[in-house]
Amino acid sequence: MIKIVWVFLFLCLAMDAKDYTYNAKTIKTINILVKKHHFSRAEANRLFRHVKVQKTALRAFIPLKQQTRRKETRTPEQIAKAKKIRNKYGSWGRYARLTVNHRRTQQGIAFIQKHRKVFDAVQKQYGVPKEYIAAIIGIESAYGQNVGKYPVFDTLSTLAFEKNRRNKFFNNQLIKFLALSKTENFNPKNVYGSYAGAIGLCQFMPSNYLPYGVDFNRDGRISLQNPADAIASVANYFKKNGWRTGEPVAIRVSYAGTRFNRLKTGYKYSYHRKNLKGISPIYFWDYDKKVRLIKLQKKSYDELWYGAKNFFVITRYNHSSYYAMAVHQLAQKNKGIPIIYENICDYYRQKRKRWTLFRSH
Ligand SMILES: [Ca+2]
Repeated sequence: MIKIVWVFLFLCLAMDAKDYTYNAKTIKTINILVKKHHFSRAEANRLFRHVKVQKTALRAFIPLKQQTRRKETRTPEQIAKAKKIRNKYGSWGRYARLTVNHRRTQQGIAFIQKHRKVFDAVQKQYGVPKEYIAAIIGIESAYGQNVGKYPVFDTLSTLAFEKNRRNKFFNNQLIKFLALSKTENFNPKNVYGSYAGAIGLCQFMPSNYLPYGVDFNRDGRISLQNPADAIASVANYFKKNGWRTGEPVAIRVSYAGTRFNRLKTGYKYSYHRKNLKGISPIYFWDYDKKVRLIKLQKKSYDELWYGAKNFFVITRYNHSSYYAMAVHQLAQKNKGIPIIYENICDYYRQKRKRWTLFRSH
């Protein structure tokens, strides 16, 4: 009986696994691994003979149109609740609820406290405030509590060889990942990460490992599962992408009206402040370089912010204005400083039906 169970289990696993050694793209990849990254052909073939195809991960990179319709599994109550939240908060409100919430703030303060010595040393060496590093780690992996459950080798192989819109990118990541397994001496089949193959507390893609990874605890290897290495690696990433020590990141600004459509917003467009008539910071801001206009859509009005160069640096980690703003706001909260404007805004929102606060003056 036990034998039958084992055979059954083996068959289940086998059905799940795919042999890629006959795949033309895989053969090319194997050739690169053999020529450039010290793999023997037998060893590389062994790896690709049993790849567990990661269908959920693949789904994220196939255009919606090509996906087979997903079955609705939510109850009518759950659907109604999701709709209510969608209508109640606006796109920024929904995003912020997931990224800059009370729980994440409390955990962030505790995380900084727990690793204070490392944070102090890293901040001194790289010039990046500890709260911003912690905010990145908070958003990326809930301070290390969620570094991902996808097997990285299988995930990157699936995304490299099963048709999707980013095959080339993932094939490159796969090669980098396997090259790393040689230089850093780990078994590629034992590493777990995100559905896109990102690794560790800071969720680096394999291609970021060598250029930005730091062995801060000096144990001879860069381990992004290790808090000290991960903290220093985030700081190093920021520094190498142009972080300016001591400069601000962003400030809330006022403008006339409730929706802002006058100029292009987002991290890609920068303006001289003298050309932004009628838009001004809500308190003194010591920064005279070019700024980005960052629009946060809420249900009944748009919040507008100036983003400085350091704001742009955060978008190098993840190319999204909302992401960088969430990092900024979480960092502010991680400092333990109450956000004054939030209190003022809430006060006026209660006083007035229509949002007219901070009109230009
Ligand atoms: Ca290390």
